[in-house]
Amino acid sequence: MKKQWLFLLVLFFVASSMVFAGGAKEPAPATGSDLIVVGYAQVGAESDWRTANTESFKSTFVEANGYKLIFDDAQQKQENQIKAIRNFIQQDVDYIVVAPVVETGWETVLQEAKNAGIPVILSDRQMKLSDESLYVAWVGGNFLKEGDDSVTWLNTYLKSVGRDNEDMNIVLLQGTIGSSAQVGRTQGIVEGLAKNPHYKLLARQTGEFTQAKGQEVMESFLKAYPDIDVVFAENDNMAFGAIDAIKAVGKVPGKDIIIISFDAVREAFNKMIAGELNAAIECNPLHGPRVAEIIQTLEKGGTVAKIQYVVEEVFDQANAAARFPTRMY
Ligand code: GYE
Repeated sequence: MKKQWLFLLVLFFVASSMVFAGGAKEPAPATGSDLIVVGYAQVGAESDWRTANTESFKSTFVEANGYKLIFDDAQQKQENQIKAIRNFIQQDVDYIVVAPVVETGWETVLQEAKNAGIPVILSDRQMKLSDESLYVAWVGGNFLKEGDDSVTWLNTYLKSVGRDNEDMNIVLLQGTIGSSAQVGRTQGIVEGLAKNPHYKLLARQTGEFTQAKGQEVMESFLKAYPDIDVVFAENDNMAFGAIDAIKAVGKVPGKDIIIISFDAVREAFNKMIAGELNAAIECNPLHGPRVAEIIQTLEKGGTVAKIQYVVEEVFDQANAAARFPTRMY
């Protein structure tokens, strides 16, 4: 009888400890404090690319994935981005992500983030910094390569249509001056064009990466230079504006004037399929998952590659229709 009692007592302790251990393995209920808080200082909403980039962050950094996202739209102004970063520091977020509108002028605010112990990740455009330790990693497109690729595309295209011995009058619609997307693309284009004596770059001017400004600048180019052969637009939206400006003077975009743009958003595919845009050099905006991967590695105490380029392709009227159905942005 005594033995039986002892057995029951042992059984009770074993069973209750199993329940306890089992209970401890259950995932803790999600409370606000368990979430990783990420502040994203976004450039603005100037283009289709930007909209896709914002959407990528908003759909990745959700509570179901363990995040709370604090999103700030700076309306293309650096001072607004600096304010947003200071707000993130005050709120003591876990990570700060910045898509810097321009390359320079970030040292002070990034030092403040560093002093507060908050890691900074750059997305999209780069910063020019004297101290590279002010950010952990950067994810984005290779803008210089994109610029190079655009001229290579033109060289190949002109050869394929037997126009490689013709002189070409060229204009360039630039992005936001001082943004690394503008700096890299302009450099790639200008250096590429300089290699061919048939290419004459008549003018370059910023269209601020917007459709409205792109149209306005193209209208003035068309007035000043009645014989334009090629337009480089440093993003799709400015090319869409240029297409409207070209149509308004009775010329046929894509035929009378060759148009090359950057980003390769879905509407650019529509325009290539319609014959109005000749080529789009891809710039991938889907950085949300890439930044989340960096954060997850850092959370586990791992190290990440400092410079992370996204993979990008070149599209034109020859492959646009076939590739359109699988495009994500
Ligand atoms: O090409 C443009 C956007 O920085 C890569 O910014 C980005 C550029 C993109 O406004 O459409």
